[in-house]
Amino acid sequence: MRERLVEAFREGIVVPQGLIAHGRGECFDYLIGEETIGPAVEAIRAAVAALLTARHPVISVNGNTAALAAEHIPRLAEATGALIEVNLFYRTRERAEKIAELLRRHGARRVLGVDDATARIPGLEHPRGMVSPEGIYKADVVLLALEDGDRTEALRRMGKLVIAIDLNPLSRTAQKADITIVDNVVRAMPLLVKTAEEMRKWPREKLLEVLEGYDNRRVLAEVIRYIGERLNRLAESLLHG
Ligand code: PTJ
Repeated sequence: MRERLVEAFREGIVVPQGLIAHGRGECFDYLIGEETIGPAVEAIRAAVAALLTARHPVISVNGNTAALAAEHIPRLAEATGALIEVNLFYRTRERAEKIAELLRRHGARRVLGVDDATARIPGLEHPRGMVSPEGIYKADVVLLALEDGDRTEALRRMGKLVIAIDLNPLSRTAQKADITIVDNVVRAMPLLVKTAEEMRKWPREKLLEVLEGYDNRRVLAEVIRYIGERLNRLAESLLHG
């Protein structure tokens, strides 16, 4: 993962701040044991239900997400009928184009957010708030990963259902999103694809049932409890062998 990020940094896909963000993520990945835990599986099922029942779902892609999971994104878009949009915190046209090109190389047919980022998310400074009027601006459901808290909150204020992939269950994004997948984007993305390919055959009522039964506060509490119990077990095994 580190090598992929460093390489993507050299290619101008990842920003230096992205390398720091990755380090923070790694720390939380160690705390959950570097595996997809039960509460993340539950969030992934709810996320897929939300994407499959949405009118206008969009997958938002930034530098780190492209570097670590570009190969899965076109398949997830295909399986859920979602659009793909490059959406950058540190936006430059050149980097947006490089990310779009990487996604196209992995099979994406249409990538929004390069030359068409002409709409503005209210409450965010230019260029951080620039999105495509056909994509995130119009979306009812947005899937994002490694996102900044202000942008997550601004999307929520616009009435969108926000699905976030974030290893830190305490981050503002994790706390503010409607559905938080506390997992590494490298594991969550392929699992989202697999789950979407299974659940897309389900009737709409069954998908809506999954969504209605989902409670993000409970799921986040379960993640935090999981980490606490895991650390206690590790401490016990140090003391008692
Ligand atoms: O490419 P850009 O310009 O859009 O910039 C992307 C970054 C990541 C620099 C920008 O969005 C940012 O600064 O994000 P934050 O606020 O640092 O949030 C990143 C969150 O993602 C943190 O909570 C990290 O713990 C988490 N994270 C880091 N690596 C991973 C991760 N979550 C899932 N998978 C990871 N591999």
